Amino acid sequence: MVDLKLKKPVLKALNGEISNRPPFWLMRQAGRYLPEYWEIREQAKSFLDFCYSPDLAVEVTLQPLRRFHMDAAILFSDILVLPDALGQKVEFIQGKGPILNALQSVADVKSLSEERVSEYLSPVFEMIRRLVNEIPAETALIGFAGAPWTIAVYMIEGRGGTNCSRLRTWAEESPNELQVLIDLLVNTTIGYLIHQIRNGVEIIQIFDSWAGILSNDNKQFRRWIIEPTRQIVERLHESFPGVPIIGFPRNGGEQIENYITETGIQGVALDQNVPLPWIAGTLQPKCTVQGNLDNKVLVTGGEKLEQETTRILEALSDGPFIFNLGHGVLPETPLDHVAQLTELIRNWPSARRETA
Ligand code: 1CP
Repeated sequence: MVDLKLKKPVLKALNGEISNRPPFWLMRQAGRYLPEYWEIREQAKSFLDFCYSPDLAVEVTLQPLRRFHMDAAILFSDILVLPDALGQKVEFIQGKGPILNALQSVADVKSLSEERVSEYLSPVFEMIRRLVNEIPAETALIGFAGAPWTIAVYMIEGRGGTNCSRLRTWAEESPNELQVLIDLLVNTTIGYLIHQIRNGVEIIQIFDSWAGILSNDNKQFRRWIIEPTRQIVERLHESFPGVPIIGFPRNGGEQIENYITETGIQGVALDQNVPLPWIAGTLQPKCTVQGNLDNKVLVTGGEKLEQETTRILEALSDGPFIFNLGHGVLPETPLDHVAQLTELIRNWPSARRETA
C-alpha cells in the first residue's frame, strides 16, 4: 500500500528527497497581513481567547492556504500559550506584542502548575483534530512550540526584544536556578508536543527565536539551546520515530552546525543572515534546510524579490530544501508580493530550464 503521508512534498523533503520544485510555506503565514484575518480576529475578546477558540483558529489556519496553496499549514496558536497554561499572567497588547508578569525568583518558578497544562491546552488539540479533516490531502500539518530558552526569555524578561539582561544574569550567576525553569519547560514542552502529535500534527517545529543572544558563547549555547532541544527531540523520537522535527535557532550563526549534529533534528530553519554557500556546502549535507528569504524583501517585492528568491532557489534546490522566509511574514507585507513569490517558486523548474 502506498503511504499517502509520504506523498506530501514537505514530508518528502524532510525525508531527504529532492523534488522538481521545492515545497514551501511561510512562517507567520496566517495573520496580520491578511484582511480576512482581521475579520475573524475581531470576533475574539483577546488574542489568547482567539488561540483557544477552535472554530476561529481553524479558520485562520486555513486562510493563507486558500489564497496561496502552501505545501504546509502551521496550526494557529502562539508559543506563549505554554506560560499561560503554567499559570503565569500573559497578555497581548495590540501593536506592542506580549507582556508577561515576569518571574522574579526560583520560588516563582516553583509556583507554576505543570499538572494542568494538557487540560488547559485541550482547545489546541481539538483544533488539530478538526484541521486534519479540513486541510488538502497534499498539505502537511505542522505543530509547534517555543524552545525552552526562548520561552524563558519571555517568562523572565516579561517581553521579547530586550537585550535580555535579567535572563543572562540568571544564566551566568545562578545557572542551577535557571536550570529548574529550563527542566520544567523541557518536560511540559515534551508533554504538549506529544499531545499535538497524537491528535494529528505530522511535523514539529521548535522556535528558538532568541537563540542568537548566546551565539558568541559555545558553552552557554550548548547548555541552554542545544541540550534542552536535544532532550525534546530524543523523547519525541522515542515515541514517534516517524515524525520529523525542524529546529529554528534564529541568529545562531556558526553554532547552527553543532545544533544540527547534536540535537538530532531532521530539518533546520535558517534566518536570512546565514550565507547561502555555507548552507549548501556545510549544513545541507547534514539535514534538510528551510529558509531563508529576508521578510523585508517580501515587503519590497518587484525585481528585488525576484532576484533574491532566484538566488536562494539556485543555491539550495539541488539538495533537500523547503522554501521559507528567514523570519515571520511582516504585517505590512502586500498580498501581491506573496502571490509573486509563490509564482516564482512554482515556476522554478521551468524558469531554470529556460535560463540553462
Ligand atoms: O495582534 C494579533 O493579532 C497578534 C499577532 C500574533 C500572531 C498572528 C501573535 C502575537 N502571535 C501570532 C501567531 C503565531 N505566533 C503563530 C501562528 C501563525 C503562523 O505562523 O501562521 C506562530 C507559529 C507564532 C510563534 C511565535 N510567537 C514566536 C516564534 C516565531 C517568531 O516569530 O520568532 C514568537 C517569538 C512569538 C511571540 C509573539 N507572539 C505575538 C507576537 C507579536 C510575538 C513576537 C513578539 C516579539 O517580537 O517579542
